Amino acid sequence: MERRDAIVIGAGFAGMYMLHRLRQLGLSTIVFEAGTDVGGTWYWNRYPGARCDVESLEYSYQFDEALQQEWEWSERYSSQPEILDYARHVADRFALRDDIAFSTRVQSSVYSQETGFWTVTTEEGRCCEARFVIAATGCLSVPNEPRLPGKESFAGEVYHTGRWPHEAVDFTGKRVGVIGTGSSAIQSIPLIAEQASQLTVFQRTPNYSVPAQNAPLSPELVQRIKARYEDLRERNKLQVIGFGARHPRNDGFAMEMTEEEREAQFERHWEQGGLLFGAAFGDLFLDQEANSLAAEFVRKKIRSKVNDPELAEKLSPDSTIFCKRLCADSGYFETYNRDNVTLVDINETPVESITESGVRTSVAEHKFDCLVYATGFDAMTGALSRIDIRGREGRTLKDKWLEGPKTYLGLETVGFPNFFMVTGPGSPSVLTNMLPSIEQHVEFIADAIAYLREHDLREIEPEQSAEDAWVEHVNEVAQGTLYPTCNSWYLGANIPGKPRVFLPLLGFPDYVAKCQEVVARGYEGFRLS
Ligand code: NA7
Repeated sequence: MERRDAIVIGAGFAGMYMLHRLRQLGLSTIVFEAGTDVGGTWYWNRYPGARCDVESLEYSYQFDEALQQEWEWSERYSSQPEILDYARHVADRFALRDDIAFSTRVQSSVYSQETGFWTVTTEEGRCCEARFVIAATGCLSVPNEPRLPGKESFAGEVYHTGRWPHEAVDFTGKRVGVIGTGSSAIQSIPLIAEQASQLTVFQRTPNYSVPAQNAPLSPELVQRIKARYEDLRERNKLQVIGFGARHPRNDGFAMEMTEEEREAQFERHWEQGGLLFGAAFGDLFLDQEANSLAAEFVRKKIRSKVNDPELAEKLSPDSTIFCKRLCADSGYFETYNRDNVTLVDINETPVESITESGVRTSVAEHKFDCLVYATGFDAMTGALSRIDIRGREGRTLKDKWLEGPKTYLGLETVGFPNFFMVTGPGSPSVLTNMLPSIEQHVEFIADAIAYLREHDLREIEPEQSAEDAWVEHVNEVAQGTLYPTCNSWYLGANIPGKPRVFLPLLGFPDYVAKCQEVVARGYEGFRLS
């Protein structure tokens, strides 16, 4: 059997940096990656219009000054091909591919109490043991495949936004059906509509979206940021969501403004574009009344963009805004003014089945050449639950997490010593800019391993009381916000049968401070042996 000091699962941004850090510590490491190249979510999500909703100068590594100075981003928000190029560049620059096994999918990871080693087995029959396993499996990496009757019978082309083919897909002259209206649909629909002869969108829940206001980056702005890059990175670390320090944030309360002041403030944030629309006021995530004002502002914008008032109404959400992740679009609502685009509200006319030629609703059969599932992901726990992970006494992680994930700091879980997660459930992850969150986790894990080695220790595992308190804390923080008031993937509510538990932790700076305190107190809450 092969043996390494550490095994990393996944070669996205988390796995790549983990490998780099472990190598710096002198640990022999192997990364198993299912794809044929690095990039993780940016390797798989290649649908038309796929783009990051965090600005490119911030959605990038900061661990290497030369890298962040030399790499050139072309747009305010990077497109998927550019992010993938960046990931490939990092892999080449640090010679990471030497220790990555591509086209290799991990099937199981089993701990032995006698030896203290984990044995990782892949679907391709590779077997490797190591003291440390780090799951860098991504938060949005397992596509949600809806269970629709007759799904297999469709004779045309089928795509999922989260598993897009590597070859170009040409919809020219084709009749296309898109199921779902989340971020992936909102980004891809305007581009699919330009090619397709007819596009029909099946909407279960309308979504709030603000214009991304994407544009080429001006060389002056890039120069200004790069001249003081560290300063921006540090200021970002003080933001609740870990990014956006460059733009105005208003901690004042919407409820304390006059109507004119409020509208002007919303308008400024709308024009600025992107997710920071949520930073227009300090109470939008906390106070239902303030939140409703922001929601109505967006609905007004939708009404002004969509010519047909009845259609505008159907495209307007009435739920709490920001409760599901806000979308950032480039011409999404305007696309519905095109003659070749139709919206089907499946609450009015439910999908009864997928047929050989298309989609049958309660009132009609829609015929398509291509079907696109833009139905999202089994978020945050999906990738972990698909690997057979067995800890002490052979207990599976799936079994332990039956009623929802339980972790300490989103980094480890009791019963699975030396098994780390990067941006696992219970950490800020998806409520932040993922790149700095990944870096912070990778550095915590690398430092913990270095600490064990320096102190001649073998294992690190959370104490039960620390884990229990952490699970309660994550839940309490969420309960203090409006997040639990809708059916989002943050709550696992998009996956039938998944326990309804708020998965990420809100608040990047508090979380980082807690991690630092834990380390300063000799890994408080962890049992080192
Ligand atoms: P999302 O945001 O989870 O969106 C998935 C969409 O698919 C959403 O509109 C769902 O409706 C819809 N959906 C899911 N299952 C079904 C079925 N069975 N029938 C009809 N419609 C369905 O995923 P995305 O990929 O768009 O975005 C995920 C994240 O990636 C996003 O937040 C960004 O961070 C980037 P629902 O709302 O559940 O009623």
